[in-house]
Amino acid sequence: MACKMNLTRLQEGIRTRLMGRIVFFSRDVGSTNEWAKELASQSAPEGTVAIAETQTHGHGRLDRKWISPAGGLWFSVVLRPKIALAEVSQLTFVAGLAVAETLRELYGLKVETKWPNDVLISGRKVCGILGEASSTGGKISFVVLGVGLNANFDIGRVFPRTMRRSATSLESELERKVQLETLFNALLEKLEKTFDLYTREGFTPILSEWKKHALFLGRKVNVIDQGKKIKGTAYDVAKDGALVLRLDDGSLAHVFAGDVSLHISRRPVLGPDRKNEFG
Ligand code: BT5
Repeated sequence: MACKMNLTRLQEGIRTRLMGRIVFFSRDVGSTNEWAKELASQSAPEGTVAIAETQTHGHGRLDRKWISPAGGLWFSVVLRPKIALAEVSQLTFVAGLAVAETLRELYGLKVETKWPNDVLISGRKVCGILGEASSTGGKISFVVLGVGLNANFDIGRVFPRTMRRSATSLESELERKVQLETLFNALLEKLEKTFDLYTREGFTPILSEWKKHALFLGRKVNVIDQGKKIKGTAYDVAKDGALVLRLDDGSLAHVFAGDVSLHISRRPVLGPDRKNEFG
């Protein structure tokens, strides 16, 4: 199966009402998030998608480099939600949930969500999500939600040695290639479903579904927040999306996404209160 996308198959497979109502495709672009922001600022309607086969300047939070070779799924969708600026990070959970459910349903993979913006398989990052908002006078004009999903390439061959233990791809997990167009269309459908649920019922049902995949809860973690290291146990994700840590002295601390990295110990620490959820 080639890395190149079949545009006819991509377009004909779209069955959504909103997500992907207009799709801009490029073989090679700097960053689909930058492209989608440009489109959104030129009045592209909600649901517009920018997708590329490769990105030369794919980026994560705080401009961290996002490796985007051919064979991956790199796309960004324009949203115009009626939410407050402080709620924008909730959309990362909407997308994370959609990715996790799609990968489980399509390929039977055991997928984890990791706070705040990752989807993992076997403890390794297979997908990163980047939400970026533009606002005027405190009101959101648009949000661009970028999804980077490592699909049809072998991590061992494409990624630098230092990242081979922290990243994975569908090909590395399944030992075969997947059909990118089918994956993209299934993702759009799931994203539409989760976004509809979010619009109708708010963040609570999204978070509760997202937490069902959140295997890091109950584990020892190190949080690096602006260079400062905080040690604790991942206790919960609060209603506003903040990570709740139980510190060694027993107190609880709330950590908000931003420039925060979360490092998880693979050994579970099960307190009596956590037995049912993680045991
Ligand atoms: C993210 O950032 O995880 C969000 C990544 C979003 C990428 C998509 S692709 C489509 C759209 N267009 C863009 O330009 N961006 C979005 P963050 O949490 O900051 O994680 C970044 C870190 O992940 C890097 O510093 C690396 O350590 C690691 N990394 C880079 N490329 C990776 C990859 N392909 N797979 C797994 N990990 C990666």
